Amino acid sequence: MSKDKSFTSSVINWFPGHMTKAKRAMEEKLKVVDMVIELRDARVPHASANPLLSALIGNKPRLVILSKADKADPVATKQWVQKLSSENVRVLAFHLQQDALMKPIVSACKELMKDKIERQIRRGIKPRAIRVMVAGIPNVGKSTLINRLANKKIAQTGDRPGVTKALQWVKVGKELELLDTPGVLWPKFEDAQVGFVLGITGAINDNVLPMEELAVYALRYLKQHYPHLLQERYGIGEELDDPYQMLIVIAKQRGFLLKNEEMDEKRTVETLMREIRDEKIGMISWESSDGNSESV
Ligand SMILES: Nc1nc2c(ncn2[C@@H]2O[C@H](COP(=O)(O)OP(=O)(O)OP(=O)(O)O)[C@@H](O)[C@H]2O)c(=O)[nH]1
Ligand SMILES: [Mg+2]
Repeated sequence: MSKDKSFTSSVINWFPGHMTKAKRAMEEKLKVVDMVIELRDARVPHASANPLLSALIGNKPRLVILSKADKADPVATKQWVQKLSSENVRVLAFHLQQDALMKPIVSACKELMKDKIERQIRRGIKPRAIRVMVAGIPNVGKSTLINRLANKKIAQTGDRPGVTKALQWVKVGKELELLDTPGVLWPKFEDAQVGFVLGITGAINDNVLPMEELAVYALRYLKQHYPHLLQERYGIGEELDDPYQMLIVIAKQRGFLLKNEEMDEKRTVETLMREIRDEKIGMISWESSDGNSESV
């Protein structure tokens, strides 16, 4: 197994052609939207903030929604919300399938649009529905959010990146019109860590990911930040620091051994990654708001 973090843009193509197309279409549509809801993944609020999107949005009003809060470490999410709020970012965190979304989102959108709405009223224009582009990285929950707000399954969703292929307007009551958009990434990650955590949390197609390297990264990070979870799920003790040895412990525990008693590495890695993503190990955040997560 290779242990180096060779997560470079030269070997992994996570920016397929349709993203370039989507970016162009979004650029065009931004001219007719009033504001943007930017979805980020609560487990990786920094890595999932798309710099391309920030450049596109410019100074349009923006509401940031941290999705999948049910999968993230609640303490870390609280700290992220505090940090972003202190930087004047309007931010809300949700479990998109279960939390009450309508009231807090409509009221945040109205507040962000307050000046424009008041100007319209002063000029005798009856305010129309607020037009909102819903944007973010792949698989972050954009279409799920829209379906919840519209209260019907109008946008296709799925637990893999790249489900939404085209832009689609969806009316939500009288107050909002939402534009669903395909998930977009950016052509070059500023550092390998961003690629790892986006891969772990499911924003990049598994087919182009070095899964063993992701598993090694994940085990190192978990050992450093959530050792008790590794202990509880797999019986990985304090004395164990080498990720490869940790994989062997998991393989033995699950009986993932080949005829020669060596571990079935592929199966072990797949199982570990699935259990991380299905939060079988626990609620995990892969970045902390004080920047300490970059040390693995
Ligand atoms: N646990 C959990 N799952 C969520 C949440 N939001 C969305 N999901 C799941 O995440 C997966 C992706 O959701 P989508 O709404 O298709 O994501 P998207 O951003 O539209 O993805 P693309 O169209 O591929 O860019 C689906 O399996 C959803 O059920 C959430 O808050 N918590
Ligand atoms: Mg979608």
